[in-house]
Amino acid sequence: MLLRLVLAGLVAAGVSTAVVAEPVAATTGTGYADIVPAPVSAHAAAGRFTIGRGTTISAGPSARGVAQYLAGVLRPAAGRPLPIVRPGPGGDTIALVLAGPDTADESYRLDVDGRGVTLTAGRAAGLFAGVQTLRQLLAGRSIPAGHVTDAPRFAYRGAMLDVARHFFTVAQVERYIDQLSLYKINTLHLHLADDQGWRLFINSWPRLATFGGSTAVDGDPGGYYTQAQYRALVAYAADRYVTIIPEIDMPGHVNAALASYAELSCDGVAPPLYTGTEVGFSTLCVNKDITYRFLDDVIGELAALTPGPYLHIGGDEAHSTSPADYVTFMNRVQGIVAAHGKKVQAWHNVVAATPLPTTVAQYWDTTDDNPAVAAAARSGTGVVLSPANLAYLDMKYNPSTPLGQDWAALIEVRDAYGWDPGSYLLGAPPSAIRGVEGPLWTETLRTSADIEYMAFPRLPALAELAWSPPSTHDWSAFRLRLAAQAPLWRALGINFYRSPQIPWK
Ligand code: TNX
Repeated sequence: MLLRLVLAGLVAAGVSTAVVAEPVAATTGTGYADIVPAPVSAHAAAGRFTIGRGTTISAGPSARGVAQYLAGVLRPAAGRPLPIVRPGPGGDTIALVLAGPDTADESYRLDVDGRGVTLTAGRAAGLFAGVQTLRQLLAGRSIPAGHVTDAPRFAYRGAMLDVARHFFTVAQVERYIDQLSLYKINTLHLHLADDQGWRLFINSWPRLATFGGSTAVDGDPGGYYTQAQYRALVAYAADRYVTIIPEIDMPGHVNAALASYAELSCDGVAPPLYTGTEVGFSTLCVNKDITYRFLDDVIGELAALTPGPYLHIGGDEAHSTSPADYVTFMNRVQGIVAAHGKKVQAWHNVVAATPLPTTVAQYWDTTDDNPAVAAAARSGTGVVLSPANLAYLDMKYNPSTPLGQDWAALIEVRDAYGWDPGSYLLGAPPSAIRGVEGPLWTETLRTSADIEYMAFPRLPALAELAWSPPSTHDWSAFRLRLAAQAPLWRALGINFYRSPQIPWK
């Protein structure tokens, strides 16, 4: 905790810090059969490697960032930061080796014997994924001997956090990013604006944040990120090989913007700030020029803050926008995003307009049978799957779950795990499916403990659907592997739902 505060202070002061992982307490290790998400292959061998007084981490220059992160992971077990040395002969080292083809994904290979550990990957992102596997295997100061070869099934493995309905600080989002990393999630979609709050300072339209960000659901305290804070968050994520996709929802879900600038409403009257939880009542004025000057400014600033290729423009539940206006609007905004050098991600409703060839539709419907989205997928629109009745992390587990909603479904762990993203969407070619994302809407959530209770253990279930080969899919094995994760969650202070479906350790 103290470490966290010190680091937060340094970041706030603009001092760049080494990437330090959340420390893992001793004796939490899982065996090779218990790794989540399940690797392509994992085999235990005889013996173990124990971190001792002479143990080092070896890494070349391109692997140094991951090596520093690993030194942070191992620090509590080792009792000291392991020195990072240049690659060389000899044992008693954890070697991070960048070798082989620079594959586009996070493939890695892990070999552990009595003399040391070798982690090999084509890219640093693969080494980082391998470090997460190593983290799960670590028990006290030792790692059981064995071999893992691994590669992700889908390139897009996402989580969404709604910081608009309730605001979460940079430190809270960073905490969630650390938790996502454990399960090889590589994309964080941040829902930055909605009816109840605008959470990113926009220099050209300052009242969006200072007024539009001043409240939250139930009149709870609002908040927003300064651009410096937001850049630090993006960098924190990037250090963990997590890409942030920022979302400004439009043309609906915009009450906070309309309340801040009257000229954005068709009648020129600013509505009051909104702290309820209804959806679908607000819309930007599709036929005013100022709407598009506003969006050009906002999207321009957002693009400048975003190293990743995608900006998310929402597009869901525009119940106060006519269908014709919706099409006009979504087509025009896709052009603005493209003009700022970015690609569009949007909720799947975008298929009612004309998706650009690079647009990705995020599917949130509650059926596997949506002919319009399937047709778009056949025409080249990429699809990220977040079916609300399977992947929504804000749905209650059962009728008595104290947090969350139930409009889409009650989702127990087995439900969250029990579908195949590759074949889910009827009529969509498998090549259209970019991956899976677990959205967490926060109408009912206020704290990190709340976030964690809804995300754990369903997030690791979704992460496995997104990462692991379909051949590993097996509920009876998964529930045991998930059970074996609990000591790690306890050690990290992660609040989780003790599902009765899981034989917790
Ligand atoms: C629907 S699904 C929404 C959000 C709500 C969520 C609550 C979707 C794209 N929009 O506005 O927060 O339900 O579960």
